[in-house]
Amino acid sequence: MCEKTNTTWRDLAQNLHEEGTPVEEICSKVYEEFGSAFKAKDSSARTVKRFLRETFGAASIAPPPKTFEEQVSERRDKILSSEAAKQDKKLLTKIAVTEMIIDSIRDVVRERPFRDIKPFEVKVDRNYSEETIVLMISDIQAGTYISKESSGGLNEYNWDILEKQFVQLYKGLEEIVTRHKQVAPISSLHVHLIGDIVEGYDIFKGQTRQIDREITEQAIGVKDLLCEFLIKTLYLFDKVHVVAVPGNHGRIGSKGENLHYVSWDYIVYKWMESELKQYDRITWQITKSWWQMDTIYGFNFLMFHGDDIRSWQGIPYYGIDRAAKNYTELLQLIGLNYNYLELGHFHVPSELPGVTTEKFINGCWPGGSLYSMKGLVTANYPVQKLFAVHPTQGVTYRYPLRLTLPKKGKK
Ligand SMILES: [Mn+2]
Repeated sequence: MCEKTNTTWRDLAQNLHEEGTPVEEICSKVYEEFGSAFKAKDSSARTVKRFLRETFGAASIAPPPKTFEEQVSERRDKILSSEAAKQDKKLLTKIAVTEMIIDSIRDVVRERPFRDIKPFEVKVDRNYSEETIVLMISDIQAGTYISKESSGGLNEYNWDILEKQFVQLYKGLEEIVTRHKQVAPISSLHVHLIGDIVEGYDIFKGQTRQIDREITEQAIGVKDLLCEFLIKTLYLFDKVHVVAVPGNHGRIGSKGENLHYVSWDYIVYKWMESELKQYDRITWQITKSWWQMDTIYGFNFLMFHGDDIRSWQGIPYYGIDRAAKNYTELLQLIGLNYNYLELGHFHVPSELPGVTTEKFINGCWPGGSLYSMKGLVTANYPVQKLFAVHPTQGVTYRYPLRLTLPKKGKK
């Protein structure tokens, strides 16, 4: 308390000011002691301030100058709050766009009309044990456009060619399976969808000039082609099991922005599952994980797309080997072991040996891209891998199913 005697609130205010008390403190002390002299607290503060201003000048009620640190911290808060507002706005836009996409998908999802398909009968004249067929489908990159002119005639790719490739893939599958059915019963197909089903549009610079369909049309179109392909496989197999993982081309948002399943590949898979609901001979194994395991006769097939394995030019043998070993260790966490590893992404159809695991790398659909041909001077024949699993031997025969038939040599 003040040592001087203050008979009026004015004396108190004046004395406190002369002692250097901050103006807000003066106001509250005055109200504490002479509250009854005022109508209310806020009006008392106004009256006190007016008195101080009239007696000591305007500067007397100015707040104390801010320290450098205070100014910095104030500025920082301002930047942070305006940044937060910007982020909020971005997030709102994203949510709105996502909801628009979901709405438009909901409008077009219809169950495919059911066709009662009976498998073709093939007479088996030997009594070998049954086998199961695995077909790897990946790196379709639906929507890729390569003109004959821009590649100097080395390659040509567009949606028409993609449709023809689906026809050829079925023909190849039918030819190989019917052939093998003559010596051993084959009743199940496992389709392993290993990502990059759509081409996308913003995975690399200038990609919008190398596609012939928007991303939405890529997804809708390839979903239709895959659904029809799967229905047709019911002519060859009693049961079809589909296992799916996403790739990197269908990712939504820039790299690392969203989780791996925020992808057009995942949308296509879930969409196919809904459309083919009536086909109970087709079963689905779709998860939000980037990897999946399929078990056939007790043999475990691990699959993931492969875009996390660094590569430069062709197949990164050491990278794949290291990844395979790391997965062996990682899967120990949940007590899993695998016998075979399946990858997409690298476009070079190959089979790599290992001590306990064999690795299968799938081919791609568009063949050589402008980047691979001009930059890396390489191209690959468009193939997808098929292999058979034997109940005790594991994987036995394997075929590259060509999507485009090879040209015969000229004389
Ligand atoms: Mn890829």
